[in-house]
Amino acid sequence: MLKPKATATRELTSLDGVWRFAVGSTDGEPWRGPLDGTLEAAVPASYNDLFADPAIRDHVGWVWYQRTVRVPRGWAGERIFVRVEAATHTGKVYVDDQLVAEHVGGYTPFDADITDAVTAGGEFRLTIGVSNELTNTTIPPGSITVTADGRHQQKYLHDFYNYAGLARSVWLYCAPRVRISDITVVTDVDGSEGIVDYRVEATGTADVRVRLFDATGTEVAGGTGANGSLRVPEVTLWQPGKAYLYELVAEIVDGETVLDSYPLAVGVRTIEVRGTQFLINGEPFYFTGFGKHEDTPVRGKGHDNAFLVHDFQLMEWIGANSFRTSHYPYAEEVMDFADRHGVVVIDETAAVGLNLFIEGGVGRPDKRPTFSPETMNDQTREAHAQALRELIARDKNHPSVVMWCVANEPSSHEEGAREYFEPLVQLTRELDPTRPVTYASFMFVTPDNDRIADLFDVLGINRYHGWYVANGDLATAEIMLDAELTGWEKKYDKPIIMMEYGADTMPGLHSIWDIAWTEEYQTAFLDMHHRVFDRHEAMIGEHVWNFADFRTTNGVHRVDGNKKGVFTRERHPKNAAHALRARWHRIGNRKPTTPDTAS
Ligand code: GCB
Repeated sequence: MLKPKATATRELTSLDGVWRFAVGSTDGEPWRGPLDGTLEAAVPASYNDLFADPAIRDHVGWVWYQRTVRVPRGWAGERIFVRVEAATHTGKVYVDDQLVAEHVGGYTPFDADITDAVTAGGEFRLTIGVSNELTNTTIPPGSITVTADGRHQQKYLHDFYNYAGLARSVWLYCAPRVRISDITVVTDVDGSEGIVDYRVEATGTADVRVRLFDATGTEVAGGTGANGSLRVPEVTLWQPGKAYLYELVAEIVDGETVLDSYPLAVGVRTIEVRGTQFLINGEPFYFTGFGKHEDTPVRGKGHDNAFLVHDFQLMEWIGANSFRTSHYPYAEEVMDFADRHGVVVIDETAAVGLNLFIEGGVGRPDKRPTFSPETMNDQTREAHAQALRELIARDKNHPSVVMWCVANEPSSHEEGAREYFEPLVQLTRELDPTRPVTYASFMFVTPDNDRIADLFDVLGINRYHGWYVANGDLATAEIMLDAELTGWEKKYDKPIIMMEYGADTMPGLHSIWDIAWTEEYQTAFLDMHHRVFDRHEAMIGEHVWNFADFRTTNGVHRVDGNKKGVFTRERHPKNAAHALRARWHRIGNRKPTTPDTAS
């Protein structure tokens, strides 16, 4: 799926700004006409924290955004679209009173083709409905209950707050009738030459031409036809920490006339899992960094370019070479930024909470099986498959993306887990045969009871030794962690990445003892983990949970949100940030060959 861009043949205009806003009725009454009331909401932003009204923050169901849009008069004869980058979790787009698109899945974009509903130069009323409801057939899953006094309440199985709304940009754009509808590139290296295999899809039959330019704008390769393989002499590779991007310009031509043109950034690099190593460009790579969230004050999950730049600056400052898009696909601006700055990404679907065994990260066993016709069933799996299709369609061309993460903490030790996951892993491989596939396993899953680990290339594990177990007892935690890693290493000859390890920490709280919540404890907790990681051959990386503190849902036991951030929600460093900074700058992209004793 191509991101809307202004090119020689395409135009786009941003619809971001302040929109009229209204909360829908809980009985799902469809909206019609201009919105009542005086509320207005910022786009992009989650709506929940914009207002000072609990009825809006806790609302379950539809909300409505509305604005007037004028179609540029030069767009006559073009196809005209509205692109919604994220409507969390279900979106409906109306032109005046006509429904033109509907989409389920809150973190991937969709288009509404509105050509036949508007006129160039004319105005229309654009209304976007967004529902935040999660059920057992959505990804992520959830359930809605009705309280004794008749209120609808949304329950879900992850700890981060269920922010909703139009959290990313909305665009109006035009493209030619015969146009490029998709491009796929796969890169390889042959000696000093780079290989760029490309496939260009078009709406209708078309003559395709492609040209590849280096960063100075010099044409280095070219070809004709919808599929082909370009060879780049003396290629400059896209490297972690040293990004280099070529530009592939795909065109649909009619003789000398260019009918459509679309430029795509291309990084040439290879990825391979060999034994217990993860290789980027043939070199063993050790992941350092974080599980993150899209989460900032007031905006909720709303994309913000200032936080985008600042977060990446902080990651560079601390020496992180990578992050995971826990627990959903992030805004496309984030992926583009990672491409441009050589930051490695593990790209995750929104399949968080396929687990009735735990709820919201706190051990509270649910008696029902996770995988059953009444709980996570065939429809859930189909929604999950669709989430994978949309993630890979959107992000397949990003050189920064080196691995797909199919789910976070599924109940992979329960009956039905294998039947649920096997087809999804197969689908992921069909959709992208080039990238390794992983999942993040939860702490009560062991090498003996897990039913799915062998399906994956890399074992991603989330563990909280020293926090949810052996809290305040790092000596015991160290023994447990060591034994756990040994167990996974012995059973599977696969690379292991610690996808989550972290301790809640209240900035300003100090102690000379191992007291949970203090800044010293967070540092000692991380040090202990690093000591253990460095002893294990199969470890290929460490992603601390979390980059920054983040807002959590009501009903999980947290003090003002999840405080496992190495930075506060305002992005101030806790003490542990300095220790991490020292270690990560010391080790760079390579696994320490002897324990990194300075930590
Ligand atoms: C986990 C989850 C993550 C939670 C974290 C915690 O295992 O994957 O979403 O935030 O634990 O802090 O409990």
